[in-house]
Amino acid sequence: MQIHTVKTTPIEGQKPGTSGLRKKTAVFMGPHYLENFIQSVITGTGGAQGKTYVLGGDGRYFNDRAAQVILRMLAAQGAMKVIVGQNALLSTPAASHLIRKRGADGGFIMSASHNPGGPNEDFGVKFNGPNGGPAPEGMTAKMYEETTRITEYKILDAQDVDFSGVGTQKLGELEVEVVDPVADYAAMMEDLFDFDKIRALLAGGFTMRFDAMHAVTGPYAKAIFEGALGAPEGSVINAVPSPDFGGGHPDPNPIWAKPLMDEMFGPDAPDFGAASDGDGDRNMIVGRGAYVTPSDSLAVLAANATLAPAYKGGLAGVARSMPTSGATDRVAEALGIECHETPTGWKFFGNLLDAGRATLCGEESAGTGSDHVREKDGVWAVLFWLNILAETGQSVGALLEAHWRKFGRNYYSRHDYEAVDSAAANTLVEELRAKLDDLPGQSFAGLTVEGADEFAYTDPTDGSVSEGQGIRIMLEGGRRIVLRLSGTGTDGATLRVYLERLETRPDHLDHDPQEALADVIAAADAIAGITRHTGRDAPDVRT
Ligand code: VG1
Ligand code: CO
Repeated sequence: MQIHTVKTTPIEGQKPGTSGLRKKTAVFMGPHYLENFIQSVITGTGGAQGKTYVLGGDGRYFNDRAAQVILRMLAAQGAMKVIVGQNALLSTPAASHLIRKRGADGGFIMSASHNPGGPNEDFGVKFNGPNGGPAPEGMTAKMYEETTRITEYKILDAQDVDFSGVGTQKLGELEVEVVDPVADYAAMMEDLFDFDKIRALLAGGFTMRFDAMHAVTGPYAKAIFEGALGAPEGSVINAVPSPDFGGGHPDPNPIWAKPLMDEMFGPDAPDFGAASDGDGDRNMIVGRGAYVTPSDSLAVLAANATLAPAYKGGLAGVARSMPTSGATDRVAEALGIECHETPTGWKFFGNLLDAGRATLCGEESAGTGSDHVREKDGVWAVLFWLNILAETGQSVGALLEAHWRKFGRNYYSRHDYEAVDSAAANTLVEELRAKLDDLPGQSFAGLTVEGADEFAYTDPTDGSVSEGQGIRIMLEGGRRIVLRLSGTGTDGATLRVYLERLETRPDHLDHDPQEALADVIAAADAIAGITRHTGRDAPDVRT
């Protein structure tokens, strides 16, 4: 088999965002696009010679073709071994686990996560390091630099590798091991949680619905919930991964998982509902008639963590992304443990997890995880909730209400304005940035600003600094507005506006969040001129 050295030139815009490189599928399929990026990742991480990698993806359109290209490139650069999920499938948390378990040097995850898939939608590639976590900023900066000066890439001339059955084969000198994508992951879950207790809960008539949204968690959820835990068949729905996610948007929130929400708020609602995203790292939790915001979910898990075997010794600390509500902070305070506030994106949790300074981490965007892997983990979060429900015998709604009574409630909502003109979105942010120092003391929509800044993070373990991570405006009465531009979108700009208000009065805990946040929402528009800049009078998505 022959190694080709192919001449190429840099392609603009190959800068990894919040979570890897995401582009329209057609862009990724364009001449040299994938190859340029993969070569830059390899070069930027010191070459592939003698290394072991994990490879898999969420099954979206082009997943299987991209996997063949990545394998041939790794083979051409002297990699020793690649562990591939059967049919080139691996959920993001399962890939993270495999990297750690096998002591691999890194992994390639082919996914654009919650973005839709298909020939006209999105594709993506993420690179994870030897700790199993997303490449940190220093590493992605090196990859990006390589994309701007690439002149050639190396690829093996070879037939396709067969991914359909497990076993080991050779691609030139490279050893390719195809593995069951579910087995190791499922075994780890059984170590972390009390499967007997959950099995008994489900055998006792507790009903659940898990919506895999035609994405990668289908096989995992089937094996774990219906297989190992004995939930009746049909408890897991939309369980077969499809290249375009059944034409849907595999993002587990009340908008895109509306059929599940309708069922959970309908007359025949099961006791428990959950959904995950394209690559299986997000989770939505919803009880019968009770939606749990991701920020609250993290707080409830932290407060009840010792009920699950894996965390019975207590938590070393917790971490949340800056836009995530402060609900978890108050739990951490009550527990007397460290609480960290990081920029958006899982890569910022890696060092805290590695250093043992955080056990649980979470983001308002439906990401929750722990030190069991170095990614957020959808199925894990669902099992954690089930374990807690099995131990307490309470419903989701009752558990949530008890939590609010004890800690107060952070009314919370995120408003997304999608596919906004990029120039208009940048102007909005620039204008806001320019007046941050003048805001304190001024009133908007009847609320006085107490503080305003642009979030910067200094990693407490290695001292690295990340600036420009979102604008924060603190208002009277525990209210907060955060604004930032998405780093995962592929159409223009997505403006995310995060709205929060802390309520501690026991008789004011059951309001509709949009109503409870009405003054904060009005203040956000008055301060940032959202309608004026974007021309929109309502967000596309409210979570
Ligand atoms: C979004 C979320 C962020 C999450 C990221 C990746 O990023 O806000 O919390 O970590 O997606 O999630 P952004 O830059 O668009 O706001 V996933 O499940 O798409 O890998
Ligand atoms: Co995801």
